[in-house]
Amino acid sequence: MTDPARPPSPDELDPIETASRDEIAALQLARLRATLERAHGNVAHYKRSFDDAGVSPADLTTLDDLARFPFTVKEDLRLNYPFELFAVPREQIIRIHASSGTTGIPTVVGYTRNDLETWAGLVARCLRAAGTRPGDMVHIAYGYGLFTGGLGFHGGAEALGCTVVPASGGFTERQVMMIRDFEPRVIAATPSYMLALADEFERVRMDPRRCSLQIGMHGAEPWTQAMRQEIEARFAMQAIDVYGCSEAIGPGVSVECIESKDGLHIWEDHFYPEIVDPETGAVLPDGETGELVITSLTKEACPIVRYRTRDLTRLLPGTARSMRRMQRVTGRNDDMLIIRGVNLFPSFIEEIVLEDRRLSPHYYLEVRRPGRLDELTVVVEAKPEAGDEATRASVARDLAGSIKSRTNITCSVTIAEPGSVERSVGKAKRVFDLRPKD
Ligand code: DLL
Repeated sequence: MTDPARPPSPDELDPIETASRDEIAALQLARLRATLERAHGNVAHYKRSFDDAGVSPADLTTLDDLARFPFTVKEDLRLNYPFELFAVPREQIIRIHASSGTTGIPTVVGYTRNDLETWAGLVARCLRAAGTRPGDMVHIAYGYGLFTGGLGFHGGAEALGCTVVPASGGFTERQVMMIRDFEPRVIAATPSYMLALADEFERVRMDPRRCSLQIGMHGAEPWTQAMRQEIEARFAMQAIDVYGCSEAIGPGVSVECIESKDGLHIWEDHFYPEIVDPETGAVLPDGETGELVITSLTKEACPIVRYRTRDLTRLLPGTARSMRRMQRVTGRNDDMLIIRGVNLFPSFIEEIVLEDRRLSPHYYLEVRRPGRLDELTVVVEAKPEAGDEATRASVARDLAGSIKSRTNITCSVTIAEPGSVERSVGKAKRVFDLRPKD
């Protein structure tokens, strides 16, 4: 079997992966111009928003000029539901995906044949960057359907020449049986579902460390370095972070390389990243943390200009590839809780939970406001071996103490029975905000 840590050799890479920064910038400028023209010329929304802002595609003479163009936000996709953002006649769209969101109106995206080919090529690049090779078997446990995870990885793994097992999400018992019998080398799943699979392995008295998996492609939800260590320890495999959003294309916007595993290389020949101040919208220099804004460079059906992802990260220089990296996304603007004036991301609690070997990684947060003050409860399962009442009470006290000392937030901790926190089959729901809506 291939060593999972063996980086791809230069002749296995797409030439642009090793291009100079100047070459990348020149390509970006040409593609950016074409994207702005395509959006302005074919999509009423962009024509209106550019005209209102007093800018036209001809105003883009350098990459920095992009900052003069208006942002696109999720609400714009909803207002143009279902197909108003398409830049080609509907008949040229050969695939639709959508994400549900919280307000009920899904955000819809479409793909031309070329778009699907581009997407597959990018996901193939991600798989290869993670150490996957043609001929490997890839078990895909992201949901199939309108969600981009399943079919996105499917196209990429096929394009790379892998044997695809389109397992989709759920039926966890059967997935474990298939992994045992088919012996895939690679798995693609949300990090939280990977843990549900680990639990199922153990329930049927199989050691996940002895299964065939060597590489995991994990994303679609925030996860921490502590969660990576947990997955890698339980499966004896490399857990790789892969990022994307349906508005940009789906999975395949950026990925960690097996060589470094320290930040996700953005495929800058297809996406132009900016980091902006979430409050003012001003573009921030590389290295500063803010909200990731993405402009597509090659999409035909749904070109997207300055899309505000709500994801918080920062841009870092390239390492194993010349393309810049983004730091692991620790949370979305929308997920940030403000508890009695203190900002808190669920991922911060995850780090603290996973430091205690007596606790499992299955947790969620509940926020209530019974009187005038917010109350945070952390519900987390103890490991079965954490045993009796007295131990659990001390685990709860310790966790509340660590959270207080690290975040200055007083919270209560509920230690749940092993198996009682609902396992996700896709994106885990970490926050239940039960405060009255003002
Ligand atoms: O989640 C696409 C995807 C599928 C990415 C499979 C990776 C793997 P959406 O459903 O549109 O698309 O959700 C996009 O998920 O804005 C982030 O908030 C979050 N997200 C995606 N990948 C990561 C990641 C897919 N690696 C939203 N780390 C994004 C943290 C992530 N958050």
